[in-house]
Amino acid sequence: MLLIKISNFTQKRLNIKKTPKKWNTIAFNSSDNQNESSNELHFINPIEQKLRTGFIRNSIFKIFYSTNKNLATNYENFSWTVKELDSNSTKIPWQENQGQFKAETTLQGGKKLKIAFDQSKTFFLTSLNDEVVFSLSIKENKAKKWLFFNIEFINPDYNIFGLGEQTEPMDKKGKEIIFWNTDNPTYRMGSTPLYQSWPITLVQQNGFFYTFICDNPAFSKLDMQHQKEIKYFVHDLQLNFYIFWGSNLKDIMEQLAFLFGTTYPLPKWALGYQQSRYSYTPSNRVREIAKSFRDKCIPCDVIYLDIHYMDNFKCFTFGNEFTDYKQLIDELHELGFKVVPIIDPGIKIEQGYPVYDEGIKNNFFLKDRKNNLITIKVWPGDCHFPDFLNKDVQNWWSSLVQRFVDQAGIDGIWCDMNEPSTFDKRRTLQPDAQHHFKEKNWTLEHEKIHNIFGFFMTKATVEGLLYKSNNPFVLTRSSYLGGQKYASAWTGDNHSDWAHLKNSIPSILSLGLSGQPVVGSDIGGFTGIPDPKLYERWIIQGAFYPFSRTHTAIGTPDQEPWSFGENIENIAKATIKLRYKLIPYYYSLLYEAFVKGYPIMRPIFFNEINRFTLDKIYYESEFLLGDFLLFAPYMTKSNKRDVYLPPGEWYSWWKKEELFVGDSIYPIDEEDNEIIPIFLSDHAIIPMSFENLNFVPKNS
Ligand code: MIG
Repeated sequence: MLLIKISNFTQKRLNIKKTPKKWNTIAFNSSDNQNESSNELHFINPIEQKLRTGFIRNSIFKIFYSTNKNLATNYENFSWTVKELDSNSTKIPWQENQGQFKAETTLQGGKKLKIAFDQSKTFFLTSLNDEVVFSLSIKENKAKKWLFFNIEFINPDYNIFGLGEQTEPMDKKGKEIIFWNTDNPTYRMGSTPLYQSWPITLVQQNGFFYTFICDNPAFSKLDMQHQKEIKYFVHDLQLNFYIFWGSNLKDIMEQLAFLFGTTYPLPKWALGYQQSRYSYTPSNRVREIAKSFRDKCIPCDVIYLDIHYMDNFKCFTFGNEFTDYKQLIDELHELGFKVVPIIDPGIKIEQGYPVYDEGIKNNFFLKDRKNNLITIKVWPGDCHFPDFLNKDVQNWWSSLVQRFVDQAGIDGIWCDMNEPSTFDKRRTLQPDAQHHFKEKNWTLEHEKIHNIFGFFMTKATVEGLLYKSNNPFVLTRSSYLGGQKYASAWTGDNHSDWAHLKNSIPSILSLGLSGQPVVGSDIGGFTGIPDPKLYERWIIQGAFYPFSRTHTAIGTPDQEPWSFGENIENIAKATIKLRYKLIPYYYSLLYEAFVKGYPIMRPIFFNEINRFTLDKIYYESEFLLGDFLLFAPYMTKSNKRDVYLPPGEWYSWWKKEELFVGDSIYPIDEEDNEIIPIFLSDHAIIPMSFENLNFVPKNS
């Protein structure tokens, strides 16, 4: 009983909302149809329910729905994150037949796709090659301000992948997920919500993929606990919904890239190994760390400065322990390191602190409904929060970043606490914080855009870096669908235990399938203390994450590659050296991510669907780097495991003469592999570097 009470209490504090039980059907009449001739149907009925739907590309179908005439905003043909909303180039018209609408197209690969729409119930029925696959209906509860999208499959046999940053299992069928960006420093397996929101569902059925995307940054819940149904509940009265179809994941990733864009071409050094802790302080400690890497010849490209470099946790300042920051950063650059400091959205209230003064003077901080400035405690004490939706605020923030780069010579920015996280009982801003979206002259309450706050902080930040460089690097904790455009990501405050080690692969793979290719988890775990074996396993695996960084919490013992004895130091060194040999390969994969949106780290079912690639034992414990390298790390203390190799022929990385015929399972043993089991596809071309690098050379 007590437990239930406590959990209810936490749920309430986190703003976890209860979904309504009663839903109303939405009905349109033929007289509500405003635009018969185009590819899109436009309906608006006397009670101001609005629907706009049609193909925006051969395989991308869009539904825009809004209700409530009193909306301050009108999302129609607007998205916070989508680049392409128009259907101008597509000619897939609707045909009407006695109040029923039909649109037909042929997908890449030849399948015939048909969508039938019943306006009287706002009900869509879709079929492939004349076989009905799923239906979709939209309902609403206006009084409670919720929309509900129900997708019902005919055949209950499917997997659900994607969904961004969530813990294992990777297949979310049977689960419920909440999108409400939250700082959860004690997250464990199954915790939801987490820091980021990627409401993108990839359904795999019989080797074919259906993608459903619910583009709305308010609180939402995805209920996949039912045999045949996927239910999206959104606490808002308007949204954009997309559906796409694809016969393989590469096709799906390209559609995603078309809609949401792809990562910036990151600097090559961002693919090197990186070292962090909360916090390396004073500045001499940073020097020691840098020097140790070079003395020990363990390659490393980036050192992070966590919040203690600041003066009283004030963003864009250096404190007492870093008065020599200029010299420090110069020295680090001399040694071939890049320096990435952290910044948080909370700005300390302190007269004379330029960031505070400028923010006040220009009215850049968030206010509540009564026009009072919002004041909430975070690390610096009482803080105000920039309204990152406001273009003027974004420009100001970009100029702060630019000045910071000029002043200190830093190389990238690490955005933290941008869910946003606060010390308030709600753990975030109050729901009525008033955001101003100048481009449209909209005022929006925080509650309606919560999940996109961090996304806009990264946008403003990366735009600041772009003044100096075409290859900016921003790392973020919070993000939203399409966030790969502005920043790379890490999976927040994981824990130093075996479950989190194991979870890092499904998390990174899921984010990759959702469009975010550059991701890593804190190697060794953030909270807690890894035992030496755990760190050993973790550095071996983490050295190959797309984003590879060791990081640990305040108060924990040292967590550098050499902190666990000579033996592990040697293993770490050899592993990181192998990563550096592969940097050209990583760079070509980054290029592919930039051009086509493919993930760098891919699940084994990425190119091949069969009963083994769809067995979680394998797809959650192995990964492909690009198409050619397959990694099967040891994820427990045991030095034995099985590996499934997809069809084709594979060579052992370590004993090149050893050939494995694919589509089978092989038992493997640590003794037989020098560091980590790696298999090389027989038609692989792997660009590599054979220089003995300690860091990625300039202009390489
Ligand atoms: O409340 O800046 O996830 O990586 O070291 C803690 C201190 C704030 C949380 C981040 C973590 C970082 C820490 N931050």
